[in-house]
Amino acid sequence: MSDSSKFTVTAALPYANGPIHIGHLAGVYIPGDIFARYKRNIGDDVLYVCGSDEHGVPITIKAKKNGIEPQDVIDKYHTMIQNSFLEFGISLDIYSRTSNQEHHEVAKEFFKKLLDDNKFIEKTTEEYYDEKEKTFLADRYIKGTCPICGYEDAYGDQCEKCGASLEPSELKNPQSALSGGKLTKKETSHWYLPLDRHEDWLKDWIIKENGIRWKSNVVGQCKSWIDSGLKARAVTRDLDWGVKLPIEDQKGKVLYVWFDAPIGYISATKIWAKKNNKNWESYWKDSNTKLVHFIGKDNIVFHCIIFPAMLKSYGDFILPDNVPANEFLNLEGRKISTSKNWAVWLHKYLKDFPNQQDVLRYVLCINAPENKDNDFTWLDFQARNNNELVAILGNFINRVFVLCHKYWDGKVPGKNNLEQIDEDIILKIKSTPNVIGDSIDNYKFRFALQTLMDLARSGNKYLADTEPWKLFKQSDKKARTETILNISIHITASLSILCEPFMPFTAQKLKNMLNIKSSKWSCASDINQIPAGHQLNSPKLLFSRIEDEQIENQINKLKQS
Ligand code: B3M
Ligand code: ZN
Repeated sequence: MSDSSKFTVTAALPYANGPIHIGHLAGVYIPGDIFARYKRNIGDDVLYVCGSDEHGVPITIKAKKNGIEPQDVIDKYHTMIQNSFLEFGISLDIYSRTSNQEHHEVAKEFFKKLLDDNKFIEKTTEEYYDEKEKTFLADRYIKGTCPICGYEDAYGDQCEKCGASLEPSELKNPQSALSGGKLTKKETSHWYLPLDRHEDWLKDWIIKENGIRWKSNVVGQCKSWIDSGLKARAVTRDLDWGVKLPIEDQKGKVLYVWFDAPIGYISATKIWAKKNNKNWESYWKDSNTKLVHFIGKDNIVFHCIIFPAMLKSYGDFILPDNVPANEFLNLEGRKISTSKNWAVWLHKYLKDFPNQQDVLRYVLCINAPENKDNDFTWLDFQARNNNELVAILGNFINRVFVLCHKYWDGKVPGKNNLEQIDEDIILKIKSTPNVIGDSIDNYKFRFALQTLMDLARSGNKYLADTEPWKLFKQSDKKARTETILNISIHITASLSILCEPFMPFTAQKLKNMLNIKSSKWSCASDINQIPAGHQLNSPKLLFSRIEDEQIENQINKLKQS
C-alpha cells in the first residue's frame, strides 16, 4: 500500500472542440477515476482535477469550419463534456475551463515570473505563413507527413497516429490546414523554453529516479526524446485566440496552448481551494503530496518533460510522482477519429444503453490499453456484459439474495461451525482487498478488476460446491445452510465495496440491496461486518443481457458514419 496521504490527481484537459468518446474514457478518465475513488475510500486526501482545454488551434479550426466564433465552440463542448463526466460517474472535484478569467491570470503570472527570472530565451525565426489567410501557421494549422511513422495527416506539433511530438519544420510536404494553400515563410520572434538546459536533471529524474517505477511505455518515449537531444520549444504563438502575453507591445501573440493548458490544473486547484476554503499550495507545493497525471501516450512529452521543466523553472512546485500514460484504444480495428466520426460518443451511448454506464466502465477497464494499443469491438462488449457481468457477477448476487429471501425472509442467517471450504473462501475474502489495492497503487487497473471478478467467480463456485438449496431441505443441515449463506452475503458485501472504484453505480445498487451505508475499504475483508438478522432489501437486476440486434444496430451506425 502507498505511504502517502495526499494526492493531486490530474486528468488530461480534453480539447473543447468535440464530445468525449470511449478512447478518452479508457485512456484517461476511467483510470484516473478508479485511482481517485480508491484513494478516497482508504482515507487519503485526494483532489481530482480536470477541465476543458479551450485554447489552441483545434478550437479555432473547428470554429472556422462551422462558421462560428471560438467562444461558441467551447461553450457548447465544455457543457457536453462536463455532462458526460457527470453521467459516467467520473468523480472530479472540479471540472474547470481554461477560458475563465482565473486561468488567464494564473497562466499570465506563471509566464511573467519565468520571463522576469530569465528562464526563457527569445528568438527571431522564419515561420510558416499563409498569405491567403494572412496568418502565421503553427501546430494544427499545418498538416503534413509525419517523419516518424509516415502518417499523412500529422499536425505541425503532434502526430496523432504515433503520438510523436513534432516541430512544423519536421513535417514532410507541409500544407496549410486553413486554406490548403502554399506556405511562405515570414520573420517573427517568440519566447522559448530552453529544454536543452534541463536535459541533465530531466535525465536523472526520469531515467534514474523513476525509470523502474514509471511504466515502460512512458520511460521509453521520454528516453527517446532525451536521447534525440532536447531542443528549446516556443511557448508563444502569433495567434489571437488564447491567453494574451502579459507584455507591453506584444499584441497578436498568445501563450502556446501546451504552455497554458497544464497550468490549467493549477488554476483549477486554486478555484476549487477558494470555494472549499482549502490551501491550494498544499496540493502543488508540499513535498508530502503526490502529483499523478493521467494522460494518453500523445501527451507524455508535455507531462514528463515540458510541464516539469516549467514547474522547475518557476521554483517551488512539486514534480509528478507518476505519469501512468495509457496507449491508444482503437474501435473495430481502426483508429478512433473525431473528424471521421469513427467513435462511440458517450452522450450517444447512454441513449442506446440507458443506465448502463458501468457496463462501459467495466469493458473499457478490463480491456484498457495499459501497455499497448487495444481494440474495442461491439461483439466483445456484448460478450463481456453477457458472459461476465450478467453470468458471473449478477448471477452470484442474485442467487444469494433469492436464497436469503426464500429461506430466511431476507434476513442474514448466522454463521456456525466452519468447514475447510468455508475457511478457503474466507481467506479469499480477506486477501482480495489488498491485492486489488496494491494493483491500483501500481496503476494495474485491468488486473485489479480481474481480481474483483475472481472473487465473484469464487462465490459462484462456493455455492455450486455447497449446494445450500439442497441442504436446506435436510432437517439436520439447517445450521450448515445458514453458515453458507452468511458467508455468501459477506462475499456480496465485499464486492459492493471493492467494485465502487470501477463500477460506482453498481456499488450503490448493491449497498441499497444489502441495506448498508457506504463502507470503507477495510470493511471488505471483514467477514463479520453484517450481523445475523440484518434485514436485506429486495434484489434488483444489476445487469441485463445485451441482444444481438442491439450490437448489429451499433455496428451499422458505425458503418454509416
Ligand atoms: N488538450 C488533449 C489532447 O492532446 C490536450 C491535453 C491537455 S492536458 C494539460 O488531446
Ligand atoms: Zn507519426
